[in-house]
Amino acid sequence: MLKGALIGCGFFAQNQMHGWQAVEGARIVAVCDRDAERREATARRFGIGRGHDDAARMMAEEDLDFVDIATTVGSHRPLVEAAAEAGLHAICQKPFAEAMQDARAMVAAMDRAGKTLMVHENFRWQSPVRATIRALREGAVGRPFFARVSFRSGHDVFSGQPYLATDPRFIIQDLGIHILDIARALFGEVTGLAASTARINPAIRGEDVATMLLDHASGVTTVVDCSYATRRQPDTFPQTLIEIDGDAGTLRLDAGYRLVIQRDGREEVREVAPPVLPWAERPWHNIQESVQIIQQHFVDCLREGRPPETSGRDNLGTLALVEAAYASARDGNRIALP
Ligand code: NAD
Ligand code: 89Y
Repeated sequence: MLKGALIGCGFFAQNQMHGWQAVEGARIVAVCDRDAERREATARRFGIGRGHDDAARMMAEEDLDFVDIATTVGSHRPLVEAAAEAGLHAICQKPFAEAMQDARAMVAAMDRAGKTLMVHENFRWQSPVRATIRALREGAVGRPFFARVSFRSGHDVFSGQPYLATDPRFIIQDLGIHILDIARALFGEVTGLAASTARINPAIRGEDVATMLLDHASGVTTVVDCSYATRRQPDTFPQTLIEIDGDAGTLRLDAGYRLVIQRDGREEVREVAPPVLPWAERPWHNIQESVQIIQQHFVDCLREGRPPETSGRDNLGTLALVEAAYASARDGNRIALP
C-alpha cells in the first residue's frame, strides 16, 4: 500500500480526499495546509491523524511514497522541488506552472530524483471524454480532419474559487488548459495556434472568453472555444462538447452526455453519462469521477513502472498551448509551435 500526503486542504482538495478513499493501492496518511482551520477540518472530515503546516517538514518527518499537491499555481514549483529533494513521487494540480521555465525545472528535478511526476490533468479522464477518444481510435469516423472542442457556461465558479476573479489570467489558464489538453489527447501535438479573447464580465480581471484555432501535426484542424460568459439554459457546466468530422463519418459528444456517431447513413447513440459517485454531487460529478480515475491511474503506473499519461513532461505540450494562446491573443499573431 503506497502512503501519500495531501498538500493544500482547500476547495478542490476535498474531491481529491474523497477520491483517495476509493483508490486501490494507496492511502493518505497526512495532510498539510498553512491554514490551520482548513487543515484541521480536512483531517477531521477524512479521519487523518497527522496534520502539518510546513510541507518540507512533513516530507522529512512522515514515512511517505508520494505527495498530492492541491495548492494554487504559485506554490507548485517549490513544492514539487521539495518532493524531488525528499525522494517522493508527486502529483501536481493544474495549471502545472504559469511559465514554461518553471514547468521544465519541475520536470528536470523529478527526473534527477528518478521519481514519477504526474499533472492532475483530469478532464481527459472524464468517462464521456474517454468514450469519445475510444470511438475515434476505433475508427468510428475514419480519418479525422476537423473538430470542435467546446466548453461554454455561465456557472458561478468564483464563489468556490475567488482567485479566478482576481488573477490577471482566467479562462485559458484555468479551464481552457483542460480543453486544449483534450484536443491533444484526441489529435496529438499542435504545430500552430491562433487565439482571440474577451472579457465580458466587468467584475473580473482576466479574460472569460477564448476562441482558439489549432493545427495538429496529424492534419486535423481543431476549434477550441471556452466561455464563462454564456447565458444558456440548461447550462452545460462542466461538460466539454465535442464534434469530429472524419472522411467516413461524424461524431458528436452532445450536451447530456450523448455520444452520437453517424456513418454510412446510419446513426448510433451511446449514453456515456458519468456515474454520480456516492460522495459526488451534480453537476460536479463528471469532474469528481475523473479525479478518482486519474488517481487510480497514478497508482497503477507506479505499481507497473510506467509513466502516467499526463506526466509532467507530457504536460509541457499543453502548457505550451496555453502560453501560445495568450501570446497570440495579445499580439494578434498565429504562433508556430516547434
Ligand atoms: P484553494 O485556495 O481553495 O486551496 C489551496 C490551499 O492550499 C489553501 O488552503 C492554502 O492555504 C493552501 N496552500 C497554499 N500554499 C501552500 C503551501 N505552500 N503549503 C501548504 N498549504 C498551502 O484552491 P483550490 O480552488 O482548491 O485550487 C487548488 C488547485 O486546484 C488550483 O491549481 C486549481 O486550478 C486546481 N483545480 C483543479 C480542478 C480540476 O478539475 N483539476 C478543479 C478546481 C481547481
Ligand atoms: O478550476 C477549474 C477546473 O479545473 O475545472 C473547473 C474549474 O473548477 C473552474 O473553471
